[in-house]
Amino acid sequence: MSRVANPVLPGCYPDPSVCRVGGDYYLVTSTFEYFPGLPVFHSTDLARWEHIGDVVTRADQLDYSRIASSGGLYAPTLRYHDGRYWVVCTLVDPADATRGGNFLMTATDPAGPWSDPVWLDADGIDPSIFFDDDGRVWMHGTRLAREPRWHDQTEVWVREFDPTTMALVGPETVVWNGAMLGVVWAEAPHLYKVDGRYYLLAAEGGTEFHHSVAVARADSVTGPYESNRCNPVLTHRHLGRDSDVVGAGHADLVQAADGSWWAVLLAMRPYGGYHYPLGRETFLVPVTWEDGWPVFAPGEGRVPAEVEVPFAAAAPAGDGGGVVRPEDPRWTSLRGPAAAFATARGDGWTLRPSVETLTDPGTPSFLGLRQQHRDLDLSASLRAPLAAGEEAGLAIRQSERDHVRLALATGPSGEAVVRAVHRRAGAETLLGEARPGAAVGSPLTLDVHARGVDYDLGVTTADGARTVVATADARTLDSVATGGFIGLWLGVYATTPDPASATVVEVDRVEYRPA
Ligand code: 6LW
Repeated sequence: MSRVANPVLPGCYPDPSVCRVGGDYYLVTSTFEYFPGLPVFHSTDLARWEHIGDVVTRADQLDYSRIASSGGLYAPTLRYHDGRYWVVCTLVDPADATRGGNFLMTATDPAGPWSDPVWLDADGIDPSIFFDDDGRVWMHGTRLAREPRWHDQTEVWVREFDPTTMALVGPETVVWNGAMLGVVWAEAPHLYKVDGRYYLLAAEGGTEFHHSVAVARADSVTGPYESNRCNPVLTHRHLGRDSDVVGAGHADLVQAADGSWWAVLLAMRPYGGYHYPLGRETFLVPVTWEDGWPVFAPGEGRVPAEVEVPFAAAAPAGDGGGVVRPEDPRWTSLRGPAAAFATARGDGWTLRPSVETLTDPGTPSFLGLRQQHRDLDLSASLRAPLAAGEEAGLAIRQSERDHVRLALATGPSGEAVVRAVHRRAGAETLLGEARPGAAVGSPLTLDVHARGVDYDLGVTTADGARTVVATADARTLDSVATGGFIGLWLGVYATTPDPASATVVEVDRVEYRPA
């Protein structure tokens, strides 16, 4: 017996989907504009998850260049059937409805490589796939209702899928608009068959404060679906904004090897007021069955801070603290492979500054890590012999429009100048500036000390003297403040105005330490 702390995946890991293969569990989450896309995690106990690969790893596999932040890859579903792993997902371009859409990818090894996409003739978001025990396969997803009776009414559709031709076939049936009359965004549908009956699990209320999980069942996969009188079967919206966990929804069920049932779902942990800089995280909730219906967190009715998982190993997972070496799977770039601008070297990276900056929806020279802990110290030791107009440093990133840069640049006499710049809704202000008294190319360490919503930004010279440059406020950067779907990333970047720049920035080491 072991008590497992929630969330099981801290930081921006929303829209979790899980499947079991024998004694192994696999889980994927959304990644929006980040690359590689759709991390695949492996676990043997639902508690400790190891990042074993990613679904989208090749630039020519899926093109999400120029898609603005909080667009990109939404809500994948992961299933295993007959020797193959299946991911269905949506590529969303909020600026261009003709681009992207629903697609599937398959793999024989969940760690990859995954196939190129097969595009599906289905609109909307949150696709899922269900392999029935009679050999038939059913896709489902959600979209804005074609003939809405209320604002933001969505409809969950079900349609057969032919795995031989890899195409949707036959008629489509709309089966669900949510459990509550007038509810917005019935989404994240997943179908299951339990004891001969079909169950439809779906979120509703929208992926923020009003999020929830509802369930319906039917004797036939295309319905009619009967709503559970207990709906919503899980929500935190009635607990108020002071609750330590809010926004619980978007669940997926899995039956463990011992016969017990579990759900993974997303929720947020606010702090510093109603803000959640870590974004939507992945939580684990026990499920039992009563009267042919699933009961989420029985006896408690909310996402527990700790879950008893009888088959979980007692050893706690590490906190991920220390030097984050280049081969660490947590590194992500934006919209394309980091190989375009970065080379691993020792414990760190050689970065070539890009003309694209963090303000462009492109692939700037940026390598980032999710902020997974409220309190942490992140530092980057670098040597950056920058030319005039070039920048290298640390970024606290929400999006193109909203981020803070701790930017090293060259002063008039070649001295290092460090500026903290806050880009907020597309407009920039200087938070602070320091001249640490060193030449620009000399070894310097830039750091962020996050304590709650206060991010203290500093620079340290080779002699160990640290200068505080400014303090940034996470309450201006989280998605409550900015909109969008994403938690904060912390990373290193380098930019230049000169396409012919020969500058090379040595990032000798990046350390991430929970405090
Ligand atoms: C996801 C959907 C949602 O596709 O947020 O509003 C989207 N709801 O379920 C992105 O995470």
